[in-house]
Amino acid sequence: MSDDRSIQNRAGIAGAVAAAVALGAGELPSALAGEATSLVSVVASRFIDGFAASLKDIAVALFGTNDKVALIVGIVVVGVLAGFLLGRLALRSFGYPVAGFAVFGAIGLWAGISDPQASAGGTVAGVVVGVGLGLVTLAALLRLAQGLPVLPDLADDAVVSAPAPMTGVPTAPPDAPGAPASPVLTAAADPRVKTADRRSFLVASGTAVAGAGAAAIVSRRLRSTNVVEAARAEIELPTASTAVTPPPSGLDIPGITPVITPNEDFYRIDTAIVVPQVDVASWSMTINGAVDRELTFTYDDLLARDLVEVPVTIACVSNEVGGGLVGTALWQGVPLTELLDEAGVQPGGTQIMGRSVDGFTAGFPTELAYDGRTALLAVGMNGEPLPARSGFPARLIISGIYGYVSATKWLSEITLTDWETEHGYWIPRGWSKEGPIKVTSRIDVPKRRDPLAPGTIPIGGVAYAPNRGIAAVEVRVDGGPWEAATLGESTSDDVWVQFRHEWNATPGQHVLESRATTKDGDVQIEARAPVAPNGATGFHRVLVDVPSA
Ligand SMILES: Nc1nc2c(c(=O)[nH]1)N[C@H]1C(S)=C(S)[C@@H](COP(=O)(O)O)O[C@H]1N2
Ligand SMILES: [Mo]
Repeated sequence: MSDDRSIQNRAGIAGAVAAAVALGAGELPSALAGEATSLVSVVASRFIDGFAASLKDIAVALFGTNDKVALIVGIVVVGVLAGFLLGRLALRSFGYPVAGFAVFGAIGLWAGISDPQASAGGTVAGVVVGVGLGLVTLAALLRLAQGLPVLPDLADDAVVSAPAPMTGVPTAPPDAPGAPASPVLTAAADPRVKTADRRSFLVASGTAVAGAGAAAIVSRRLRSTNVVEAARAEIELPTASTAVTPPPSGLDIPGITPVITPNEDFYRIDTAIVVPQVDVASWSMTINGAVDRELTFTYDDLLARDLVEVPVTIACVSNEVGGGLVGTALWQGVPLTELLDEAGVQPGGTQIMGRSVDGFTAGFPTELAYDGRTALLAVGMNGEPLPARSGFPARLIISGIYGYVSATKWLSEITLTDWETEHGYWIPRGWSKEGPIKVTSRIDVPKRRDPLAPGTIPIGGVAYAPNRGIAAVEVRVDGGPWEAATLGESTSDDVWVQFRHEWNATPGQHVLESRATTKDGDVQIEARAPVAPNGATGFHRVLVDVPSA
């Protein structure tokens, strides 16, 4: 490898390392300030809000955990690759990386300032520290890459043969067209620096990367010293004055979904890159808009009220038939209509729009809250204060409509507005304005690869149509006749019901299917439809293989 090429490569590495340092160091100030958001996370959030969601076909999923990890990794990779290019360009002029790092800093600044959860101070400090340390690292590594000591001294100046610029970096002026080697390359080609240590460059780069990693890890640690967990441990939920009889233990089939989903197993879907850490002592929730009186409630105000406890199955519109983005919890809270009546809904308030501390919104028709269905401002989940990921300190739970139009977590505001001009977060991004949950059933057992034997095998699963209730579930094998399954004890129309069917399995491959019917006579649709724009349809099909005995 020629000296030129090797210097070019080292300059690229220097740039990549400098970008890593900028990203790592940029995480620290906001973490030290106790903020949940970081520069990378606010950029990811803006990306979700601005771009990803509008790529409807690609981003149909409403942001599960994996999408978020992929997004963060993508941002870091793009940053480091850009750093590599800027490092190479730095050999022509240090102005390139200065401009490049400034652009990335500006993106971080813009994202942080437009993020409701990030502070301006934390954002500015992160950008200044990140960009500053990144450029200093790049300058130092570039000198090492060329076999020069990190800090210029008189002897070097002689070698470089050009005055060190103000940044202390031995940049060459942009080469004139056709000009021979720049002074920088001259320096590297100089026999006195030929012996210059590739090792010292690698050691310095490694140290810088380790420092960047350490900054990122320390920041993560700082953010996870979790304000919410500490606050939750102190909270004692009052006993609910009315509670729906605890759901039955359920059908005894190994592997069937339990009626109540434990909090730690509950699915999580939201646009939040970092789970909002709401300080319950300063938190309050306001009901405003088309109401006679604007009302504000603190957490203690809510706990002091008569709370009810109701099991409700909630589901995500992005749930595929047979998927896991659905769960049931005992939700404890205040009936929404009580609060709305105190505020006095005006005729113009035809839509109830929940708003989260992170800016997310979800709206549904006001008449749904008043049609007798379960509609709660929930503070408790399965006997505990809401976990942070599930919306602490308060969220909405409306039976029978998908989460994207109802279940606002980390609630900060309920605005009564009109139906026509205001739209929740997902509506302009291509999802239906109304989102009633489609009647669905799912086969939990047997699973595709379960070892089976000919003979009687229980087929078990769950069916749901919250608010409407399930009247029947049928099962068929290999497209044969539908046969009625036995239903588990029904908890209420808000809650999914387990089903069981004994199947006399014969050797060979078989297709198992289920379909559910609601109490109002709505039969699960056979035709397959994708999750966008208002929920998947089709039958859950499980292919099993029964070996001959
Ligand atoms: N603040 C906020 N609340 C939100 C969302 C969100 O992105 N942000 N997503 C909604 C969607 S799409 C669903 S399906 C439910 C999921 O609730 P869970 O995460 O508790 O299961 O939350 C709803 N509430
Ligand atoms: Mo969702």
